[in-house]
Amino acid sequence: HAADAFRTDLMTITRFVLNEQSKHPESRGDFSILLSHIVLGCKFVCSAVNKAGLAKLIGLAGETNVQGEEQKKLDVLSNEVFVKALVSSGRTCILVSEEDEEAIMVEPSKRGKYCVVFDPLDGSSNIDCGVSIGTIFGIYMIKDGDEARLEDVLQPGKNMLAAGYCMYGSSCTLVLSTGSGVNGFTLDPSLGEFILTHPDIKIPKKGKIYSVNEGNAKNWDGPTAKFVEKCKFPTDGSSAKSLRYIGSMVADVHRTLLYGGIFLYPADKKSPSGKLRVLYEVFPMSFLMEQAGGQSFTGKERALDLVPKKIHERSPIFLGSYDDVEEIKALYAAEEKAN
Ligand code: P6P
Repeated sequence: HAADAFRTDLMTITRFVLNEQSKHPESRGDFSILLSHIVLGCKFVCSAVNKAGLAKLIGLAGETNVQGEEQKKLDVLSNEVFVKALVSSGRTCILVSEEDEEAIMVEPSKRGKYCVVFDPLDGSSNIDCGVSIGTIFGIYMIKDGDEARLEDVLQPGKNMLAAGYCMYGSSCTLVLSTGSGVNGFTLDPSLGEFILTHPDIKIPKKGKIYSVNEGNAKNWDGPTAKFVEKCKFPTDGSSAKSLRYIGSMVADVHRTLLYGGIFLYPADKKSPSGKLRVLYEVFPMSFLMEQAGGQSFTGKERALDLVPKKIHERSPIFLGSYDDVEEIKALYAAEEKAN
């Protein structure tokens, strides 16, 4: 009834992060300050995405990004917003963005001890048709307190302190893990605050959904082809899985996290390392999946064990419900043994 509409124990993301911080008495609040700047960036992009259709922000900016893709205006805007917010936080020293070919070394006067890797607006090919898109980010601590080096952002994903994404869809949802579970927050535009709406998210141990671009089927390797075949024609009497594929990683992963199932972007003959980027797509989503009780596999190893050599490196990825990923791991292991 009406009283519920005005709950008074509002847990905002700011309060939540400060509560987390109080568990680390040694921390001086730097992490909370960094996160508050990431949250600010998400609020701005949410507002810009919602106005995009009206403000004619849609359409090509005419430039192309390092991926050779047409940069849409929202891409450029989102990237600038996050870079400025992160630099002005005074808590970062290296930034890696999907939109910038080189890593950004923050000027010494504004340097802090964190490195942030991010895709400011992933799924941007979906902007014009209103499909959910999102920001994905991961946070490392610099390895040697004094000198910021490129090696600080070429650490395995298991060294991340935090990871998250913000999905700009029917509502603006920020999902975050700082290493002790996963929590989801929904933006209340009337307050301008992210409110805790999905406390302690746990992914179902097994799901009924598989999520892959079936259009690439002719290029798949054996284990992936066998796994998808089993999803469609189960041999153990179980019912076939449903296929759900949005083509926007944040939306496909968010559904997988909440409903269970498996998301796959395999390697194939066309792209032998798959399509998704290690630092700011594979690692953050793998971090969240493990924190929520799921797992994430590259076809060869645990995704978070990967050690990237280049900042825009790609990797195949199979992530989601623990039991579903176990199945595809077994198929790759069987192929390994047969070879
Ligand atoms: P495909 C969007 O461009 C993206 O980077 C991810 O968000 C998404 O999961 C993937 O590419 C979709 O790729 O080849 O299926 O269109």
